[in-house]
Amino acid sequence: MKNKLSFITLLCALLFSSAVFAQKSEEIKVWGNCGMCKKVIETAALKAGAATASWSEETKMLSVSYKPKKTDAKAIQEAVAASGYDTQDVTAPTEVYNKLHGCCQYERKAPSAEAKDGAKKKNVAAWKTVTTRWIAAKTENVKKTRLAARMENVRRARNAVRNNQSQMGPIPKSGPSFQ
Ligand SMILES: [Cu+2]
Repeated sequence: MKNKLSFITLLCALLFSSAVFAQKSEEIKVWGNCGMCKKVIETAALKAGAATASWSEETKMLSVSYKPKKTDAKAIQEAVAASGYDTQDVTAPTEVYNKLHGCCQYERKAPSAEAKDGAKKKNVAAWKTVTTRWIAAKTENVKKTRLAARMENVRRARNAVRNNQSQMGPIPKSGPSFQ
């Protein structure tokens, strides 16, 4: 009887601890301003599958707990960002941020070095494309101009020959006779 009881106690303890360990907790930095932000951020996290979500206006940290089977930190951050709030790893779409209430338009997180690098590469690529196109257009123009000049020369030469012919009269069929 005693053995059976301790076995059940052990089983309960195991089940309880696995239930506890099955829940993961995480602290995620989320940019925001006020109580309104807090509500939106927490709602987004809960909708993304978090069991609990609490955002602090002072520390800007979002404490979440979730079952790893149900969701993960990435999905929670994506949901929060989709509602207009930058998180440590995900940046909110600008058009959603712009629609936030005036008092909620927090000072946005500085773009990461990675994003900056990406933007730089994009700029360089765009610049290269523009330059390549410009050079191609220039080359094409030069070709066209040269061709036009050549055509003009041919036209002038042909006209000159025609004018000479008309001044000299028709070329005789038989050559001049020398007596
Ligand atoms: Cu707010």
